[in-house]
Amino acid sequence: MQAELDRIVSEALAVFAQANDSPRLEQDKARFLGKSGSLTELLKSLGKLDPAARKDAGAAINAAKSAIEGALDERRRTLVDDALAARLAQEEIDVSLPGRGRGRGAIHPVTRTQQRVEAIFRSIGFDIADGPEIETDWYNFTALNNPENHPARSMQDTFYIDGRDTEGKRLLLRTHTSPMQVRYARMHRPPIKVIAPGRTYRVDSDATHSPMFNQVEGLWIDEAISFAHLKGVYTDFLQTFFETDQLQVRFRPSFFPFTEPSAEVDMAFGSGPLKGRWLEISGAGQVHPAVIRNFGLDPERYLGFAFGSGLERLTMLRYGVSDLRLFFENDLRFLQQFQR
Ligand code: 2U9
Repeated sequence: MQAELDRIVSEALAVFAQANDSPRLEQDKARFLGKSGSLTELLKSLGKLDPAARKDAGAAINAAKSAIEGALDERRRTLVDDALAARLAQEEIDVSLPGRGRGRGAIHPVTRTQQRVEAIFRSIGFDIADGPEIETDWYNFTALNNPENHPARSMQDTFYIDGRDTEGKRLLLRTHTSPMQVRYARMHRPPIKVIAPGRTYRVDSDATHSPMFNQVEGLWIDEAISFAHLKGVYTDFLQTFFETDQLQVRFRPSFFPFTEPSAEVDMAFGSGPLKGRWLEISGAGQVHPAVIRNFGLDPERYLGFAFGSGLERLTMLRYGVSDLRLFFENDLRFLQQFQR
């Protein structure tokens, strides 16, 4: 019996040592300790022995069983340790490698323009106003003297929002920053001197139009603010923005519902690649009396001017960019050129 047990134990030790993964090892275990394993068979045969011999044989079998179980546990631990070591070696991180770095962020060129425009107007006493991009019909169109049937109000030109505000009013994405000017004017007493920069939306998309673009509008209302002030302020703004006195400005008659008289503003550089070419840069005019009344003010007493410019347009002219869409593609090769 003891010789048989020794043989089984040494066979088990040899088999376990050969098992190279856990499933294999558990299968091998069954050959010795399983329901019909060799050791289990010996245990079953104990019943045929007389009591004295049975006691000795039982003790010997149990000793063999402990030896096999001990070897099994040790092999299990070894396999787990080996598997972990292999995984660690494979997933090794070389902490001595240099980092990938985090590119330094920078201000978007259009945002840079907005900041410049804000600084220039702040320096001559203008306040900066910021407000909702989702607006009501009244603030975006009606308050600005847009007739009910004006084409700008159509779904072909304006993005309307499904759903209404708490008073049941139809909502839209503002098509200019003018509604913010109206909100500001209704909250302040003259002199009203403010610019409203920000995102605006129109149904339009090509090399010079984007469905989302940035505008800056200015408004100066007081008792005696004339077209002459508009010409002075806007010309001075352009010269400061483009950092040159060699700049011509002209006002061409035009029409907007919210200004009367109205003008398109053109400018021409005195040097550089665009020298002498007239470029449209803005719209402007004396604020219409009906709009002044919508501020809650008496148009017989108060008057003033307003202008509106595209921030992308100002940026394109300042840096010589020819396609508006480049500003919205977030291609770092383009954007990095503006880092300073
Ligand atoms: C109020 C009253 C009047 C702002 C004005 C324009 C003319 C104009 C365009 C220029 C390029 C918009 O970005 S653009 O497409 N703007 O032509 N804007 S007068 O007039 C106002 C604004 C607010 C209360």
